[in-house]
Amino acid sequence: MWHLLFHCARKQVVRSVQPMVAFRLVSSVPLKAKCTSCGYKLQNSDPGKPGYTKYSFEENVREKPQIRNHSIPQEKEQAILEEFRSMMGNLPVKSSEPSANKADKSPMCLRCYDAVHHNVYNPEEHVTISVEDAMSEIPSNAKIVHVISALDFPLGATSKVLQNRDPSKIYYVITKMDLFFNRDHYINSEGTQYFAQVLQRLVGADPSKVRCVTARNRWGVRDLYSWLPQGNLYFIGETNSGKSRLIESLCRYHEYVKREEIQSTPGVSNWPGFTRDFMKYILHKRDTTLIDTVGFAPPQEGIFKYMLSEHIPALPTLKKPPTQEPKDHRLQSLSVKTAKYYSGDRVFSIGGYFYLRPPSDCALRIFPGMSGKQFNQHSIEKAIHTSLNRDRAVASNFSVNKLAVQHLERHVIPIFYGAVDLVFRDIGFLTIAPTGIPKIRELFELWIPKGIDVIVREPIFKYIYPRTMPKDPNAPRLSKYRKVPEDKLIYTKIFPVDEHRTRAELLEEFDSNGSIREHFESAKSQDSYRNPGWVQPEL
Ligand SMILES: Nc1nc2c(ncn2[C@@H]2O[C@H](COP(=O)(O)OP(=O)(O)OP(=O)(O)O)[C@@H](O)[C@H]2O)c(=O)[nH]1
Ligand SMILES: [Mg+2]
Repeated sequence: MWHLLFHCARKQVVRSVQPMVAFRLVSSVPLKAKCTSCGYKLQNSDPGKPGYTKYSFEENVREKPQIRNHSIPQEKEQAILEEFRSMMGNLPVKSSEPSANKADKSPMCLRCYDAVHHNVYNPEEHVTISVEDAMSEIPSNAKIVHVISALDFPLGATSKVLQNRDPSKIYYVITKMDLFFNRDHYINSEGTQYFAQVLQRLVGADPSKVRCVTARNRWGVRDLYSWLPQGNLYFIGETNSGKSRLIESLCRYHEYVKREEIQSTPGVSNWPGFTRDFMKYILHKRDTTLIDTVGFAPPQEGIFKYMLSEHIPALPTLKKPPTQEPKDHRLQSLSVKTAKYYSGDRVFSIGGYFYLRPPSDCALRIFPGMSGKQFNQHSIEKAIHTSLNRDRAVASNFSVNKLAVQHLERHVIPIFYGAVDLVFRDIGFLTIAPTGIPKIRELFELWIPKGIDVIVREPIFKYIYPRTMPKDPNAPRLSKYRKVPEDKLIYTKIFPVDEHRTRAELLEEFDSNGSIREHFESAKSQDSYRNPGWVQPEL
């Protein structure tokens, strides 16, 4: 009997709450309101223009969408609630009122609603700007939080942020550390000093102003909250770097420690160009305002120009990150799980983002840190042909459109020893570990669509995970983590080359007196190899 009554009452309460969802669409919001998700000014006059919403405005009611009214009279709802409460021993049971109020305070434009709820992407409605434009909007003496994704580190960092600004006011936050670590206590351990040392070298960052976090599960957010200064903080960074998600985590942490409710938090999405204007979040009890900004993208939109829209959501993060328990980590154990042996003289690709042609006599192991299907082809010409005439059997290999192969550019990778990571802006990275090249006879070639930035680095895991100590008790004692060496580069750019040069010509051009090859042949390990052909990339 009680059971039956409980079910009836519950059904009634649930039903009585349902119409309030529809109520969101017709509730009124103040004129000049902004979308609480992207910051764009709301309008309800033109569905074809940005900022359109079905909400009506207090002084400007243009549209009242037709909705069916399922609501039960208020007195009846009250009676049901009372009955339900008494059945539940007067435990708190929420009525539908508060959710209506909350909806009123969080109006959203149709673009955000569609992106968040229906995963719909309209490129024209997504906004990115250049770094220069982003910086010109921010006061010259402002405090800046430069948010950088771990996925394509350090390509998200740029020295342009420092131009004409006081370096002591720029704070660097590396987000998405869950892609590299699977425990929170590693986030600010010694291994993450690597990020500070690299940013100091490549963009001139103050190494004491670098922190690592994972906004997704709030690792490191507590430390970040107390580490960040007070005042107005502008969160800048590449599109999809995780600025909005980080602000959301900081707001939630503030609510928790200071017991101050933050009305709304920024919209987060895996579609690029989501945030469309400045959005302020005031933490009164901390005298701090967090300001979300429009993300920047490379000129010509970089990879986004080539993406098939259904594959865009997979870009900002990884389904299967290559995280390892640092204490158990050995590069070999990573290879056992994910290595693919690949014999040279074919071109290898993931998703069609790039085509890698290793030297003919080389076998290759790879560790993908990006999403997309792996495939190989007999030659670059065959790869172009297949992409242009993709039939149903191979169509699913590609995450990019046909423009990508029409704009392929040939590059060479400077000679390297052991494994390296190839890092692709906004896509991720690929660790390649060649085996069986006692003598260098050819260079690695990388064909990439125009406008996609790639750099090569010594494997990131080598620096951020503790090293395996030698078992021999007499071996010299080493520090737990490798330091970024002072006397050699651990990052290099790749070099564009003419399509028609033969491989032998390229090698001669790159190492005309043979000294790099000589150094390679005499090296015993990656640590003793000085990377003589490497050139520091400009960021
Ligand atoms: N794995 C992981 N993913 C994250 C993390 N933070 C953000 N993301 C994801 O990265 C994507 C982009 O996050 P946003 O916060 O919207 O990025 P944004 O920098 O504000 O992007 P724009 O508004 O386009 O400039 C979303 O899919 C997030 O879920 C994180 O700490 N870990
Ligand atoms: Mg955003």
